[in-house]
Amino acid sequence: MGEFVRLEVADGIGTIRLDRPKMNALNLQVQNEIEECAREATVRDDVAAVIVYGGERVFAAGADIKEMQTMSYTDMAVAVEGLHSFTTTLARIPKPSVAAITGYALGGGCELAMCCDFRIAGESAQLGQPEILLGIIPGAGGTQRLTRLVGPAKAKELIFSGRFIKADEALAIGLVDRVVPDAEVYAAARDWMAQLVKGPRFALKAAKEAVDRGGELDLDSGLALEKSLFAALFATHDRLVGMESFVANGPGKAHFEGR
Ligand code: DAK
Repeated sequence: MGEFVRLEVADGIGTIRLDRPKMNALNLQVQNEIEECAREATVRDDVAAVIVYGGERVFAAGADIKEMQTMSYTDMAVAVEGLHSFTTTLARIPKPSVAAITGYALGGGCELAMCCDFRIAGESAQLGQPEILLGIIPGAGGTQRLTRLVGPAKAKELIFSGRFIKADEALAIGLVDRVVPDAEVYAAARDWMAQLVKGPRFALKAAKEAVDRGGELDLDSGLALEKSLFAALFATHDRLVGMESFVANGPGKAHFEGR
């Protein structure tokens, strides 16, 4: 349990809750605490899905500019390693994840949201990569993950201009997946993840790995990865459960056991 970030677990869902007023600015301590929570969510058996949430008012307004202002090149060169490791650890949690976005998700905050499998945003949420306005570029994966989500031209337009976009535009370009009334963001994220908590864990893990890792490979290598992940699932109990349930009772009625 960190000072500013905690993992709250209930009903199979682990919520990585950011709580650093006023804006959940991601100083180095917050980044480290997110990484610790992501590791914990990865290994805990009672966590089958993950939500990243900044509370009712703001998701995260980015790296702590006041902290960054005083950093030298060598300070930053060391910090960059840490930064990429917290985003990578979060992105590689082998369980479904969603960012529940209220208010601002800017700079490192937007990058944090892009480490999740999905993004659900409140109607008044605003997202963006405004680093250019500080004389820098996104450094926590934004140039890469944004490009993969929305394509190179739209990513460049957002990164070059630094403009904020509202939830409806984010939905239209594929940066968020669902927009709901502000007050319903967290509940909607829980409902979404609750549908996956009872799924076959190893198959969900394999699906995430096939899409995420396979997407970085040429087609033949991606298909080879899929083939081996697919065959490996025949070693799980859940695939027996799923197939026996289908034959006996029809589709979608299996009670998976996560093994
Ligand atoms: N850092 C530190 N303090 C921040 C902050 C931030 N990112 N964002 C807001 N605050 C503080 C404000 O200074 C203010 O503090 P007080 O004056 O009350 O003490 C308080 O939060 C409320 O902010 P405002 O008064 O500005 O509130 P408004 O509602 O008017 O505006 C805003 C909210 C979020 C639109 C605005 O504050 C804003 O534009 N914030 C900055 C957004 C931004 O530029 N984010 C990107 C930061 S750069 C890397 C590490 C990190 C990164 C890249 C590389 N390496 C290690 C290589 C990522 C970089 C970024 O994220």
